Amino acid sequence: MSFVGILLLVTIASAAQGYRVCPKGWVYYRNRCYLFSEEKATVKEAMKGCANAASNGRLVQVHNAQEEAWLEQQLKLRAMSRVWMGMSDIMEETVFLKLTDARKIAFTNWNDNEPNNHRGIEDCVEWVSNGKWNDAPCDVKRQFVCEMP
Ligand code: GN1
Ligand code: CA
Ligand code: CA
Repeated sequence: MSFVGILLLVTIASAAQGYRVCPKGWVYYRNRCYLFSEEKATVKEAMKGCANAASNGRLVQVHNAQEEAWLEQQLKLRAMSRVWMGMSDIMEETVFLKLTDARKIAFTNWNDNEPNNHRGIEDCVEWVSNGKWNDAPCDVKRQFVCEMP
């Protein structure tokens, strides 16, 4: 093959690859992009932060065990714990829904004895250091993870 031919192939290959590339600062995994924000924010602020970071950005929702395992690995790598994700039981106590579309969550990974609605004020969901989930007050400041689309 000619030099020009090879150059053309390389160009086409990298253009095709381009569709899977995430915006700067986001990490690619299985057709989604993730942003690990080390800034601390309330859930309300974190939701805004994700929407501002990308037009279809939102607080992360964990869809299955595989995604959960990958996220746990990424959080560990970044030494991040106590991180907000995008679910809440603010509408009806003990019924946790996705913050984006109010659908019930199919996958959960609660820590032992959670969710406990401690002191009656815990309606948001965070990872804690062992990678499991805890319900916590929505207005405390935590780091957070966004995803898109
Ligand atoms: C934390 O800090 P403490 O023990 O009052 C946590 C609760 C957990 C509990 C589990 C603000 O409460 O959500 O259920 O540990 N509080 C916060 O022991 O994250
Ligand atoms: Ca609650
Ligand atoms: Ca709790």
